[in-house]
Amino acid sequence: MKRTSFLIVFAWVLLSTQHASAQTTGLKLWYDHPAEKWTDALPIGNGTLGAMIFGGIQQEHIQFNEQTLWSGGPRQYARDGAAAYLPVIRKLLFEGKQAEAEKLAGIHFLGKKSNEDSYPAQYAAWLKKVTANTAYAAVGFNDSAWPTMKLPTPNGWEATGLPGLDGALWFRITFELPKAWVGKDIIINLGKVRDMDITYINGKKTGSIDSTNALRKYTIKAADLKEGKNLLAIQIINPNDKGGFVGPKSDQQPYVIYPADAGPKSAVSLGLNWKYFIQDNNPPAFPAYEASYLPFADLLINFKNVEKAGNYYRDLTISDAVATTSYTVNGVKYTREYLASDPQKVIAIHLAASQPGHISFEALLQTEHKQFSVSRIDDHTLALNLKVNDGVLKGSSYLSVYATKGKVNVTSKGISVSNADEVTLYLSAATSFINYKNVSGQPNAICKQVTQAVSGKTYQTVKTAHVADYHRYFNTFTINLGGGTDAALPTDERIRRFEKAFDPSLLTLYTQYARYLMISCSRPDSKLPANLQGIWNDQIVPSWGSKFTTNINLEMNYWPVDELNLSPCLQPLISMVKGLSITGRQTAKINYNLPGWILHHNTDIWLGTAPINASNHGIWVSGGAWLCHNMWEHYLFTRDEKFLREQAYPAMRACAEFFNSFLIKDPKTGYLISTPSNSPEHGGLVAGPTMDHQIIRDLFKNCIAAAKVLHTDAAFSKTLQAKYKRIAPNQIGKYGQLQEWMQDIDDTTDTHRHVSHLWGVYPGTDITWDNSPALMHAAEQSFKYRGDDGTGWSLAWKVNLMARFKHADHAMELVKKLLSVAENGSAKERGGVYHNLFDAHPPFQIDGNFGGAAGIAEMLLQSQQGYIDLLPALPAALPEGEINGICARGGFVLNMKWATGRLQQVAITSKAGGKCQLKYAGKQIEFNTVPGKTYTLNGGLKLL
Ligand code: FUC
Repeated sequence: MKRTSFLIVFAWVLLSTQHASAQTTGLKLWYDHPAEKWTDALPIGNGTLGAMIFGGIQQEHIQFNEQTLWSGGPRQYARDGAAAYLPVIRKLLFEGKQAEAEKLAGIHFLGKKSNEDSYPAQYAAWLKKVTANTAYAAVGFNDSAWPTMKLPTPNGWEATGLPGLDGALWFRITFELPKAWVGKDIIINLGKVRDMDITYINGKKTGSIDSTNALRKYTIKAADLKEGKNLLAIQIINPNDKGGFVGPKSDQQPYVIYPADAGPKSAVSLGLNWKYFIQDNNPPAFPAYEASYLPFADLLINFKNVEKAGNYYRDLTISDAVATTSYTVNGVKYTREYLASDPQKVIAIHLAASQPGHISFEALLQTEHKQFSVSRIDDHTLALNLKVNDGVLKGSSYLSVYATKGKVNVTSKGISVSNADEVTLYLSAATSFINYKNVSGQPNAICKQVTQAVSGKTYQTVKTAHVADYHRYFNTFTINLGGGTDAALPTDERIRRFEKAFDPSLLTLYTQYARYLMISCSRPDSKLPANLQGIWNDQIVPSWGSKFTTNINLEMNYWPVDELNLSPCLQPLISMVKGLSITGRQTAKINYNLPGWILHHNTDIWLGTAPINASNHGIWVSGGAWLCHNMWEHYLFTRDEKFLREQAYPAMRACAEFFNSFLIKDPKTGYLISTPSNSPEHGGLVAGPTMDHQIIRDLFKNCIAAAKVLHTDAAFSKTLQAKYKRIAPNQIGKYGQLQEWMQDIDDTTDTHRHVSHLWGVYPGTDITWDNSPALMHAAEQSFKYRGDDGTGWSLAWKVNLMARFKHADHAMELVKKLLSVAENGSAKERGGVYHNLFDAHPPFQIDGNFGGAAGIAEMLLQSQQGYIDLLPALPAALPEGEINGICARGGFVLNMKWATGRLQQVAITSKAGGKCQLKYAGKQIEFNTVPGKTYTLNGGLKLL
């Protein structure tokens, strides 16, 4: 190396390391009180195990997950015979008969639900059995031992401490009939009930409705009532999902009675505390299109003698991936540390006290899964074994304890420790999942092996190895956006203040937190990519199954990885795409009778690819093609030809093969279009949504480029080239908007959260300022109509779009919305962040965290147009800053500094060699690069 360039590199390294240490000090989430809610708790993870730390004083609660614990099992997801209906559905759509097309597709084209064939008979038999027993409706039955439930339960009885409860339940309450009402017919209003009620008055059946929407308003005949006490008994049948008395959504007045002739004004309340009894919580497994990601268990640590604690503090240091809790009791300082180690495959919890002999507790493992057992393995190990209810997977978790001094006792109930100086707990978990076809794993053996491997190590050794391992990922990138006085405040307070007083240091934290979350939930050895909640989920019935939604969410999760220098974290997605290209081949055949592979709008651990849920949004064909975009982008950033040849291109080519045959000629315009499909979750089943065409064009273009790099498939490239030109183009409509569909039917008052037709602006490159400014203006117009509000991921997408439009300050306004207080959110869908900086859809969805970080990066650097655009959308609110390790397409890594809103210096390291084109403030330069070499330029783009 020449002396001058050596000095430059040396200076660069020095600069970035100094910078790293200065900057990491603020990389903390911290609080002065324990978590009350799950979204206050702090997440840790090693790519497989995830845990949420509550940091309670008397009781530590660690809710944990293992990323492969899901419901369901391997099976065929596509519906045999579906392809026969494809031409009929297409014809109906061409004739403008959307409703008929959706109806037909709903019956014949959607995928198959689990056990849908056997379910009706199983359910009928179960229902017959539970409804035959009416003893609980009898007046003479003694319900004094039954617990009570407070009504209504708008979020289901699950939310009242009965997680995952489905089946048959009884409710009873007595009420006084006023003397004046004797002899009158009485109306009883029970609001809405999930799903079926069978209502009895004084032991006699009064009414029954099977519907989640119908209002239960029954007339009780005067003859069935008596003066004084009367008994109301209701059997509720809830085969699946939320259960119970949902209550009033509007102005209904449920749980009241009134005389039919007097009307609701004279209503008398029945009371809200009702007795209940779980008659049968084992209904047959409810048919599901896809499986759900499930929580694993909870570790509870009950500490002794800690009533009056002071100096409470808890934090998560994201620069080291270590969480702590500390407090003082009677002059003794207690400290807990928590980490999720990938080298050791355990969650480690270290308990220390400032004086010897002060650590005493009981540790328990609890789970919401119905089938479980807890057992003692040996003198320091407790085990939890479970099996999921609606599915095939089994799981095991071991908790082992190592105490310095003191006494340890392990029974089949839990672990107790008394008067120890210091204690380390190791928690492991595993399931029987090996891959989407193989569930023969031995979770017990895995936990045993993991526990043995860690047993000889000190906590310090485990911690040192963990931190070093984590740094391999985390330390590739630093960012400092200035500001920072608020860093001295607790994080929940900072979030609250941010709305009123802008603090760029919170953006620094937010960006790095996204990287922390990515490293914690998606590592090269993870078996699955980050799902809707990464790997953190405490709900047995999570929103949207906490799975992989592919009409935006899964792809968005991976938007920041390459740019923010976390390329290895993409590996689980790469593996998933490989699997999907196999399972999706079956769906391409069964649903379309075509070659190649397809993925619709969702997938799960079993790699389902068939359309699901409903025909108005489930039949969306571009999930696989969008994932191929992520694959190609990875190549552009890394220039890893081996990856392109062996992993990306085979999947991209097979996906293009599908679309090459799938596109058909639109009889009206003559263009090739995608049909049947959908503009995600908007406008129903249609022929030719704009987004599909943008994605398919992108796929064809990238396949052609990849084939060129790999010197292969010339003939196929030619075919794609010819087709590319015939695909329906982007169109500008009557309001100057980019049309979402083939027809000019956009509604300018529609604020739907999906902005699908803007895909071509971001993440795609179908529409750019350089190549298609008129379309860019039309896209801006469409954005304007959709408006600035949105759910978490919707806001994150809009930040990226605004950055590509180059409206820097507007992009920043959207970032602010993304960081608003989620707890303020009204019932209307609106994003924000919870106290732990988790993104709120609401509820928690991690895509907003990842998409948001990508958006901040997009404001600082863009490279999608063949050159590196420095500070392309720098908002006035971020005049000073420094970013080291940000990546650009072409295989470049940049260190960049700006002040007073102007670029000061940039150092570019080339990984792959080749031409580097740079653009800043109207200037453009170009130079050749050598792999491994760094080139430093000043703010005027002069090579130094
Ligand atoms: C898509 C979105 C929803 C949500 C869900 C997980 O269906 O439209 O808003 O993010 O995925």
